[in-house]
Amino acid sequence: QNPGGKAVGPGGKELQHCPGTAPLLVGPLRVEFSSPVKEELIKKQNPALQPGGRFRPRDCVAQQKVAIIIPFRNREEHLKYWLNYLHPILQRQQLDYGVYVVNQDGEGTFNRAKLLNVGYAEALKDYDYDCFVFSDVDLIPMDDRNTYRCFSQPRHLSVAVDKFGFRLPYTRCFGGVSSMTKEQFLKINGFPNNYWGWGGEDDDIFNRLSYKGMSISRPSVEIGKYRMIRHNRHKKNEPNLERFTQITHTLETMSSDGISSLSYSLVKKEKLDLYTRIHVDVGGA
Ligand code: UDH
Ligand code: NGS
Repeated sequence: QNPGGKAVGPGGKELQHCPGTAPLLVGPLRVEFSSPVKEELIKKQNPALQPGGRFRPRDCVAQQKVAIIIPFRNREEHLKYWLNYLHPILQRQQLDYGVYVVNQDGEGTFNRAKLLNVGYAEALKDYDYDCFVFSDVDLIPMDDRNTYRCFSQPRHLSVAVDKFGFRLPYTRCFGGVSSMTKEQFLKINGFPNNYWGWGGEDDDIFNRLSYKGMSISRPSVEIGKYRMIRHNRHKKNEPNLERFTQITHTLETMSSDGISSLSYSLVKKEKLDLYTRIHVDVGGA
């Protein structure tokens, strides 16, 4: 792309927008976690990736600029499976995308939603992203028609996870993998920063969306199938005992607690071959 001018392709030809439905999609995918994958192999199999885990289609202008944000600590094996499966899918979906792994430094209690806020803020420092996909590291889509992009309403993508028998566990469920435009995200003041430990933060986000009059878009249960990498509860992510009380107060707290009040210290930002890794100190409760 030449700044100020039209986007041009390799032969100097003016590029058209990519089609609404990518022609490279194959549909249902085999997903399994029996043999660990080597990073070198993932790199070899994804030669079009740019430093920091960035990609844009060569032959057309992507419809959206998507930052994929993964909250993270100490799940290297899961991350390798995620990168191995997702990079080829995202490229077939013809997205202009970047992958951001937001690592909570230190041994404090995990804070998923705050890490997602940090990912949003840090990704925007790199590029003019207009869409944000928030994904747990242990969820792999089983169909590439489940596009990692944004819709006219906030989207919940992981609707049929194997661990719940391939169905939605409850109607107001918004956990796992979701997407929002920048506009949708700002309308709810981003995510809560004060859910320390496991649970409830996704329900708070759902509340925010519904208080702002938005509805949830979802793929069908056929296209929205996922496999979750089985694991035990991780240390320092014990159930948050305050979560039930907290989610009854979303309406009062959402305007003061969110992206507008986000504070953290950035420890390091590394552009690795397969993703951008953000090390952050999010403080403690
Ligand atoms: N995460 C980490 N490291 C942690 C905790 C969480 O990276 O130590 C991230 C990761 O992206 C993960 C997400 O936060 O996918 C959600 O956390 P989780 O996977 O612990 O939550 P989940 O609901 O599991 O998947 C809770 C423990 C279930 C124990 C069941 C035992 N059979
Ligand atoms: C709800 C939690 C959510 C969680 C969902 C699925 O009960 O945060 O279960 O959990 N809400 C509260 O606890 C208030 S799962 O079975 O995936 O571990 O996402």
